[in-house]
Amino acid sequence: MATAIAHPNIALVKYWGKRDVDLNLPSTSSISVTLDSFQTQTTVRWDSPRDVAWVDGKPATPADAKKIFKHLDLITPGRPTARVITKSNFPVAAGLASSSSAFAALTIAAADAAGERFSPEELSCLARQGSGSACRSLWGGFVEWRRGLLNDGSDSHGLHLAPRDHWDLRIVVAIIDGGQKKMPSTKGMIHTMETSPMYQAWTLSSDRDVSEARHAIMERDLESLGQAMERSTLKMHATMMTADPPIRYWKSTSVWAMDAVEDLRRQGISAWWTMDAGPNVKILCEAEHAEHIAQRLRVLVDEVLVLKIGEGPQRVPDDEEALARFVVR
Ligand code: 2P0
Repeated sequence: MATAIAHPNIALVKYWGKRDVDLNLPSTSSISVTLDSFQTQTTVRWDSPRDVAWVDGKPATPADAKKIFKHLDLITPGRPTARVITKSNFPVAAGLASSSSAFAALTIAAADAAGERFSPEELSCLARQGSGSACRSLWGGFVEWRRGLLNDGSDSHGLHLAPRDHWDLRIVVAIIDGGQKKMPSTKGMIHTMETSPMYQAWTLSSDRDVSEARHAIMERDLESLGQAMERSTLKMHATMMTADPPIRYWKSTSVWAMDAVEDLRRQGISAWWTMDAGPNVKILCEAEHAEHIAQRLRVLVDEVLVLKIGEGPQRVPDDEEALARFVVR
């Protein structure tokens, strides 16, 4: 029985496409930053007469329950029936990387509950099989996920590049739409791989963005990091938009937010935008500029948050009182 907290991560250089769909092995390496404040807390207990899961206070949908218990089977083959209670404090499935914190927290809680001792890299490989981006949430600060070469995926896991106190950046999040995304990432990736004429160009050109971003992080060079991030973002979205039929996550307000960031840049503020599988825009900037950027975006977007860089996952004691509300007899 164990409880773990993990934070979502935002890709600076993107993962979009798989060289192995079943094992979630990516076609490209990627780099992320872990977020502070947003988190998923998950408890796994072997004290239920049947498998039950609650997500954000409600019974899990059959599709979510299937994914959760398949993941427990992977971590602990032959396990007892389980009770899983998970809660995120931010909009899920809106391109805010909720599956990254969800599967990182579930992996750690399940391994701890089973008394299994895995290295962080082994946990990262397990989390990856739940959701690719989750393998980067095993660390705080800056993380690289190497594509890897092996067919079994054992070399495709997160690598810690730098802790959060390496660089005092902020991520300004403009929540343009907190609702469910219109196409889940896995489905969107497979559709892109199968139909976009841009897909091969994307996979062939991504390594340059990864090495530039890695170098920029080590040197604390925001301009180079921002350029690599925007380039990676645009190339990824170009593959989605040229899929057939196209997938377009952008909304008009997303483009307005990007324009606003570029206007600020012309005024001398080093700020850089990115978008994932949803319309929300995230802006990477120095701590001293974050509030000014947030104010500018609040003119058109109701919900704008300023987040710090987060730490890695934490093991926490079970909250017995809270858990008592989620018992099955
Ligand atoms: C990323 N995204 O690198 C990219 C950028 C969205 C856009 O990883 O199929 O939920 O479970 O491995 O990790 C979202 O995809 O997909 C994602 P699966 P995941 O963060």
